[in-house]
Amino acid sequence: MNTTAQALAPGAQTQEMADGFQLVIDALKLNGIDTIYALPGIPITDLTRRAQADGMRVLSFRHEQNAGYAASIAGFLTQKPGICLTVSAPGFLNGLNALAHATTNCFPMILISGSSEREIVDLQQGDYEELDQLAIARPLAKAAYRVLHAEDIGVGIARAIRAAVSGRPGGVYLDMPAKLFAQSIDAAAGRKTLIKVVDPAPKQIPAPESVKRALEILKSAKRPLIVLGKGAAYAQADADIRSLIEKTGIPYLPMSMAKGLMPDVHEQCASAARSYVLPEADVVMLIGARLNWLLSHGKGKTWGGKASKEWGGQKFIQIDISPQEADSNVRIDAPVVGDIGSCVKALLEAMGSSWPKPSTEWMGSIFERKSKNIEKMAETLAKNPSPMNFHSALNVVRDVVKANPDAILVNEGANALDFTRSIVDMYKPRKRIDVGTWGIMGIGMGYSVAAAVVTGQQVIAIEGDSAFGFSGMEVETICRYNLPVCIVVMNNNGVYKGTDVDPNGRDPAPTVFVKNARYDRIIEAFGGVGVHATTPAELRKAMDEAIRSRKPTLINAVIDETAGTESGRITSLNPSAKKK
Ligand SMILES: Cc1ncc(C[n+]2csc(CCOP(=O)(O)OP(=O)(O)O)c2C)c(N)n1
Ligand SMILES: [Mg+2]
Repeated sequence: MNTTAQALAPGAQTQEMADGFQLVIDALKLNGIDTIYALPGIPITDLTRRAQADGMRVLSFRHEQNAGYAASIAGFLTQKPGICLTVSAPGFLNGLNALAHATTNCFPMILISGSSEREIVDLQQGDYEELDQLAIARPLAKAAYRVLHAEDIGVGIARAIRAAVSGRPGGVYLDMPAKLFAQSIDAAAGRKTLIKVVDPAPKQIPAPESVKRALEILKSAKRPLIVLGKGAAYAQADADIRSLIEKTGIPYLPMSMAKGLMPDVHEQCASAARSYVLPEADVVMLIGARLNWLLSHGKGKTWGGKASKEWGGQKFIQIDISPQEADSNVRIDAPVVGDIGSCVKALLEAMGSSWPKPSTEWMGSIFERKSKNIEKMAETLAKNPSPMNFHSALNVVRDVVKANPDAILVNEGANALDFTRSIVDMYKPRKRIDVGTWGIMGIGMGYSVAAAVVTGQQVIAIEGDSAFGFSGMEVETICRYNLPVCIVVMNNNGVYKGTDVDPNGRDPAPTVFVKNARYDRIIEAFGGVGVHATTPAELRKAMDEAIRSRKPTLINAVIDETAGTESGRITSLNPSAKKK
């Protein structure tokens, strides 16, 4: 423990003291947390400095939102809470978006914000950066705490860690008033207040009868289907999930961030026949996937229902850590509540060795649709139009990812997101990280920094030009830490496409940006490699070189500005587009 010596009366013994800064650092380190995603300023500047001096990795960002997204995805990738550290009021609010994102996506994260003087804030006397941060964070966080005394730092950090990673993970807010950091207590006494959290995410074993019920329903299925969600990817139960899928022989659909949990090229993967299997399946087993909007709430036409809210007649088995998840949208016939790893293990054990494979009729009809769609896609990908479109550019990305299956793919945009998801196959678990449950723009560069730092792997960020703009300044951060990140900006001159015009001819249309912008020049300002690519061949050469050199690289991929669709794949959710 780094301590300060206090001057006492001559002849008296010096007492070792520890201040609030030190206790926070020691409490984090004691719990194996070695990285902080931060933006310095009053009152946490010294916390960033001293954490770095004490050997922690302190990644300093240009905007707190990006530090927050970095922390959130570090949590997803490592199962340890990602720490975002901000200043009070405005810094806190900038970080809050990511905290809410972490809670919504079930990523473990702790937002630690400095705050102003309590008695002044509470009397609203106009303190520097006055804001009742705890009250504001509470509805957006899984839990929110404030620490007022140095003696309570150990408990505060321990509670934050437990809340972030246990059960269904989420975002936790920890409020630390400026005065806390300056408080000094006896170092030995301080050490005793720190808590090394024992078993922060205890296993939750499913009830045997719930497992039995699930297997009976699964066995009765004529056309079974498994849906893998990002909860299944988070669980790091990859081998058991693979065994379950291969032992049952059931076709599966991965949700976006579960792609690669099983290779997308696996014969049981039904992604290319999604619109066939969802309405046709009679029993669906959800593994760490929620029946939210991304799965059309488990009902309506997507699922074979006659009307938009009508149930399609499927039976659902749902494996989820939260007992409240079942029945959120449609009836769940067999909820299996527990952590994904324990549930899958229990299912495997209870299945025995001879599990009947699904009928060749069901598998054959899926295979037939799949093959047709894959063939159609191959034809489209093989075309080489000028200007380049999403397909011809993503055909390159598809090859590059195939050749580098350990690379982490970051992805955001509308068309740039939807086309990448469907065209670029993933081969390994937790290699695709994207906009998540809310479909937010702005995760790109924060995710890229965290993914490079926590995995040491090459990062490939496929970004819509609009999406990139939300966090683009962090290319400086990527260059400063010299991270192996290759950013590809799919530049179609705007949001969805670049062709809209102001009917009055006065301003650019709201969806349109500066035409032919050179995003590649942004990274050059910071010493990175910028490439302007107008053909698939140029894009391929630039990506190969970025991966070979591991240098920070930004490729401005010029995409036909007419190529996209409004809102990408979710046009149906866009009120005005419906009217059109
Ligand atoms: C924080 C946030 N703001 C706004 C949106 C609305 N939105 C959805 S996609 C998108 C950008 C799409 O354009 P681009 O990234 O260039 O992708 P493209 O479709 O052109 O490939 C926007 C602004 C959002 N999802 N999140
Ligand atoms: Mg665009």
